[in-house]
Amino acid sequence: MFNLILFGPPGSGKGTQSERLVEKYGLVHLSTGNLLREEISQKTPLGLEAKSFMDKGQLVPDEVVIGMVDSYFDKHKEAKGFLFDGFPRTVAQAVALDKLLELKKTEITSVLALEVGEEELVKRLLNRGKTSGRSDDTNEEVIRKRFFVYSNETTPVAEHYKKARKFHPIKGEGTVDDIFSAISDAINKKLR
Ligand code: B4P
Repeated sequence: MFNLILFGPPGSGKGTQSERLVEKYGLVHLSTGNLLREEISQKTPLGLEAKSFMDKGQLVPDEVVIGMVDSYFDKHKEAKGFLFDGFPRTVAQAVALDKLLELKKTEITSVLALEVGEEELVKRLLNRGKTSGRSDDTNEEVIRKRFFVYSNETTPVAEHYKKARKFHPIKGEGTVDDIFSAISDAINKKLR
């Protein structure tokens, strides 16, 4: 199996690049953000709980997210590989993911990290907020809170994969096409 993590701060282009990558490499897309928004739109109890965290720019509790990922695996037993987008976001999630993959006799192949400056990120998210209807994208205070949470809770996840020599930074500023081709080059090297 080929299992890729697309890593990076909010608005770094994970969702944008993932859509193209799953098509090119035939991977199953696992975006915890999308799964949570789906639960919210269906007004499930999980969705209602998640919304209260997401609206404030906070992370949804680990056990909720990990349970959701576990049941997603159950629904995609035939997958040739996964593209993890926005997951793991805490070290506890990374450790849980390692264990879940071990049960499937596989592991993370590579972590590609999109690097983008904070002012560019704010600009992108506020811009998306104008059309997306996402409440976490319309308020600059909530956006700044998401960066704070990213630097405190998600940055340590990078260390987890650096230790395992799986972490590869990618320049995340420039055109969507240029970034896609830099990511594809990094993947192709791994596939060789
Ligand atoms: P996510 O849905 O993961 O979204 P994101 O981090 O906001 O954005 P992403 O990086 O995917 O940005 P995109 O490509 O869309 O998370 C939302 C929330 O869900 C979190 O804050 C958290 O509360 C919760 N959550 C999710 N996963 C969780 C987990 N594992 N644990 C706990 N909580 C979790 O790009 C953004 C914008 O930039 C778009 O408008 C796009 O068009 C634009 N853009 C992209 N590439 C560009 C480029 N090269 N140039 C200019 N603009 C670009």
